[in-house]
Amino acid sequence: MIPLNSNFESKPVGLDVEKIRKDFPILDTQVSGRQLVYLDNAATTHKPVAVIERMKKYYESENSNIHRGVHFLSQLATKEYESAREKIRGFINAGSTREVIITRGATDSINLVAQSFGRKFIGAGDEIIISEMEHHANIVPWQMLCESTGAVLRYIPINDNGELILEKFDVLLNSRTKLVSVTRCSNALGTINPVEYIIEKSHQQGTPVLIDGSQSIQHGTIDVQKLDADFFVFSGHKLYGPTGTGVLYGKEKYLREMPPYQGGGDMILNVSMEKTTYNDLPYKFEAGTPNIAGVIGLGAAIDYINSIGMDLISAHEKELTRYALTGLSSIWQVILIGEPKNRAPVFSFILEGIHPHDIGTILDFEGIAIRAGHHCAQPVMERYCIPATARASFAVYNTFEEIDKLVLGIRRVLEVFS
Ligand code: C6P
Repeated sequence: MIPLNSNFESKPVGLDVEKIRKDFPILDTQVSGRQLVYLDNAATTHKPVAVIERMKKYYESENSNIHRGVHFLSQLATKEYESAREKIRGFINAGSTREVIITRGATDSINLVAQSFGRKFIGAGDEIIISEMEHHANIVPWQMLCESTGAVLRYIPINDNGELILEKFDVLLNSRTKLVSVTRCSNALGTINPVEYIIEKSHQQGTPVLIDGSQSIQHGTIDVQKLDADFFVFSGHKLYGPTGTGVLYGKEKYLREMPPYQGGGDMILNVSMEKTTYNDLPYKFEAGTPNIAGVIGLGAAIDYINSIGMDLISAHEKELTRYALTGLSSIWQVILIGEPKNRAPVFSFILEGIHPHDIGTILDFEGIAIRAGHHCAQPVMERYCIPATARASFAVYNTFEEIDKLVLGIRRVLEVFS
């Protein structure tokens, strides 16, 4: 795909975007008589036919509850569900499926760690370090834990470019720190954080680290063993998979020691009226009937990504990122919120004197979907003294032409308000 902006030198990455776009029927949607330009991928990505069809197949010919029945359908559904878990394991390179807990999403995964690990290992006077750029899902569960235990929450500050100030992290980390929980990539700034450094430093004093991979899992290969994260969380719906699915990877040495988060069916070995013994990993943390169709759909999303190749996806998105930076910088009124050296295909911006909701609404008239608001990252807004930003975020199916439309759309917003 050739970029329209002639000042931009594109590096061909060998990804057939037009072919990929055909896998996503929703991209044909017309909005206000125009072809949809979907740039709200950090909120959720669209689903390829392979995922939609896989879930349909489950409901048409495999539907049954799992881990419970001796009958044919139940065994089939169990096999497909567990095969999806194995695909997830392979995708993140976890050492064992015992370390792959299936949840409802990243939020659910972080709450699980806060309530299970937190209540067992964190007490009054202990400290938890997060950062100023976390999504609320990686703030509120820790605040709740601190309220109930008397632990203290510390924040790594960010500089004007939207990068973590690591020297401050070095100072915050001390013998009272019982957990560090940071995002690999900010949903509000696009910053990719040097989590390898944070993990190494924390481990030097035996402190475990949770990495929120919600905004990074879809953009590059992840190897949790190499990264050496103690916990790694993400949601399926940002990875071309269904909503209501998510993953908590945890090192077995921690998961074994952690008590169950919720009680109910499937997480037990035996229940009497006096006492319950819990199931093995990973089932100990999976109470109740899960989103079976969704998890099988997530397995199909992983197959789909693997069939394209994560390296190609990353290379294409890097080109889109460079192109968007050129395009957005060509409009002097665009103020980027966050100008990190290392960024994901996520751009937050404001236009002086125009509320981001107005930007979003006018772009919507042009068929362009972006997100406007605080992006569930209010401390970031507070840091920059703004109420909200407009945010454009890209995925594998986006094109240079769509970025041109965004740039033209922003010029249109400026015209309307001039
Ligand atoms: N961010 C966004 O538009 P859930 O809602 O559980 O799938 O994901 C929560 C979450 C956690 N961490 C980060 C870094 C995130 O970006 C998100 C979700 C969406 O930015 C919805 S608010």
